[in-house]
Amino acid sequence: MPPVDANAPTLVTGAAGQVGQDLLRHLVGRGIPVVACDLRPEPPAADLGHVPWHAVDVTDAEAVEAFVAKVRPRRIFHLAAILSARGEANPQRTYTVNQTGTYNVLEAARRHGVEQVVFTSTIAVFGPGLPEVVGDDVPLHPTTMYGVTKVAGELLGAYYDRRYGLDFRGVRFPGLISASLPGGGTSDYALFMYYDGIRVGHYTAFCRPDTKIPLMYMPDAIRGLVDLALAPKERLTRNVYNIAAFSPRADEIAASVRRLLPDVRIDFAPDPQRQAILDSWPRVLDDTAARRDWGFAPAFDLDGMTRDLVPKIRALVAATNEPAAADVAAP
Ligand code: VAH
Repeated sequence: MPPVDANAPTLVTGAAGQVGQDLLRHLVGRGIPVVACDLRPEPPAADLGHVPWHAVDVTDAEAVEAFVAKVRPRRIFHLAAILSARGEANPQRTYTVNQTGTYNVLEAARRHGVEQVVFTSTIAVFGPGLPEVVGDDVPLHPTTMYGVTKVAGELLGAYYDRRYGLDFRGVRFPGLISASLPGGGTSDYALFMYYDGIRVGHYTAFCRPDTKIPLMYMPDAIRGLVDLALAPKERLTRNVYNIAAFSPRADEIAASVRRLLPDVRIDFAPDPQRQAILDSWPRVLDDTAARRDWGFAPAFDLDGMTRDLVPKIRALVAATNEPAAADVAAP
């Protein structure tokens, strides 16, 4: 199979998800030709309508292979996945989407001359018994099917890199916050303090006030993902990198929301299953390697994010009629 053209498009799987929509806007803004696919037949946001959009099920190996053969992308951002809390409601489906889906994408990439696959991993690859600050090479003992499949995806991608010369790179994202609704993540309590705070004036978080995990504002996450994809290969010392921004306690996020929106009421009613997942994740990530190798540097701290995010959430709430957090959080 000859290598694909240098001007070949970038393909984004799972493009309708939490990361996909912002990634597409970012790539289009940088003038990078992009093709999107998702289970959903149509883009969820009207401004994505001009991006070529295809309905593809990543669990269907033949469909993935035929699609990659047709598009001939140079690079694939493989985002399609079921998140941690929703994943626990159906571990079998989560295995198929996250694990078989990643295998199908890697195989199609290998067979059709794709140069690079960029993978979105997560702090959910870690499990209980962690040190206070968690580096890249701390042992991976995830407790969720989502985490298990992300560990396996990291390893599988590194195998394809070594075995077949497929340039495989990935970041371990912290919990991500943006003005778009996620789909059943365990880190979603942070976003819903803003979303339900603005939408209905109050939010009851499913975690303890002292819950502390690494979080990141979406613009930093997108910039990090794309900067890693574009970094010279010779500067990289590993396939997958921790990246970090800030690690507030849940009650510190609530305080940041209330500094801008003093009337919002936030209280806490921990859900044992989701609290156990949160307690198994890192409190603080060490991302020294990402900073050293390819210059990762987040721009937003917690209050900076709050100031930027609140007007955007107001616009989102005005434009949609999404159900409140209790209805969308899973399982
Ligand atoms: C989840 N948002 O909650 C994801 C994330 C930090 C975890 O990967 O499942």
